[in-house]
Amino acid sequence: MTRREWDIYKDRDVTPKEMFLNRRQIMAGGLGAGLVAALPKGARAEEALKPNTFEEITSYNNFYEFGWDKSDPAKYASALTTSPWPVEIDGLVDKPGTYAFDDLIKMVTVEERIYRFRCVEAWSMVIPWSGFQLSELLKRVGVQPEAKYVAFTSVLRPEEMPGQKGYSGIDWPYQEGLRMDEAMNPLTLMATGLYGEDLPKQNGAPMRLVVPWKYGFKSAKSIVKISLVKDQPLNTWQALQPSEYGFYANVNPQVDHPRWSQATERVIGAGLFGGRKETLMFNGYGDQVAAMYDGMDLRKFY
Ligand SMILES: Nc1nc2c(c(=O)[nH]1)N[C@H]1C(S)=C(S)[C@@H](COP(=O)(O)O)O[C@H]1N2
Ligand SMILES: [Mo]
Repeated sequence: MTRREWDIYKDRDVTPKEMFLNRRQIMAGGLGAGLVAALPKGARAEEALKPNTFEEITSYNNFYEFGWDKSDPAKYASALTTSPWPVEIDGLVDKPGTYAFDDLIKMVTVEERIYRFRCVEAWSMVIPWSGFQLSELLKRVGVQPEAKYVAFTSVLRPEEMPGQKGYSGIDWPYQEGLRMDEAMNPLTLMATGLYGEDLPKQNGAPMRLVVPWKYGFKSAKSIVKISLVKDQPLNTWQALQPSEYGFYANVNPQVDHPRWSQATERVIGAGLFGGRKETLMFNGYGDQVAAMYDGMDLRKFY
């Protein structure tokens, strides 16, 4: 397999932790400068390379269907039934239908990717996902030329998701959307696992979107429906608070949230004195995605 620009590492038999330690040993051994320069793009700082632990990634979550606390998803998500998992694909598509997740996964190529993950709340992690390129699935089902956007719907199951019972302010199910070029971008992943295991339920089993240059809320979890549509879909956070959350939600240190700065981020796992890290434009993926927004005023299209 070739090494793509966005790969932080691609050595299947080496755990992220070992890889990190190896690099540190190499640097300590004095071979430093040259090797560091040879690291793939985005891998400048050794610390930034280090994936968060499985424990961190699965215990500090946003999944409001299970409650508002970061610890709620880990507590309550086990109640979610994920098998069978029918996924409806509809709209402007050649092969609409209901695909069982187990069949759908056979239509695509699953691979591992380590991505930075930046929440709009100004915290971040590094996550070793597995999953498939959304573009591959969309090509298999045949996108029609009139389709300009892709809309995603998360599962609606109040009997298994306590946050969907009673008043929450959110009009369930959770919804998200991407422009067609964003959906087709090779970085856009449908994640089905992390750390080489099936995706834990609190992270959006059995499959969730991952759009690494956008704020985390674009990465809808536990997806049951993918619709190819003509008009820009409304997403849950935009519907809830349009002055604070837009459709694009590109990570941008120059455009602050009305209530806080987006210039820096708190790295989960860095500890109380770990300090904050500067937020990168497009979360560090500008080389792969910036061209899609050429000529757009990113203050207006936030
Ligand atoms: N269905 C659904 N998807 C969701 C959310 C949610 O509440 N419901 N939260 C979003 C937000 S705000 C973030 S930051 C990420 C968190 O993903 P993680 O818990 O796997 O880190 O999921 C996103 N996807
Ligand atoms: Mo988020």
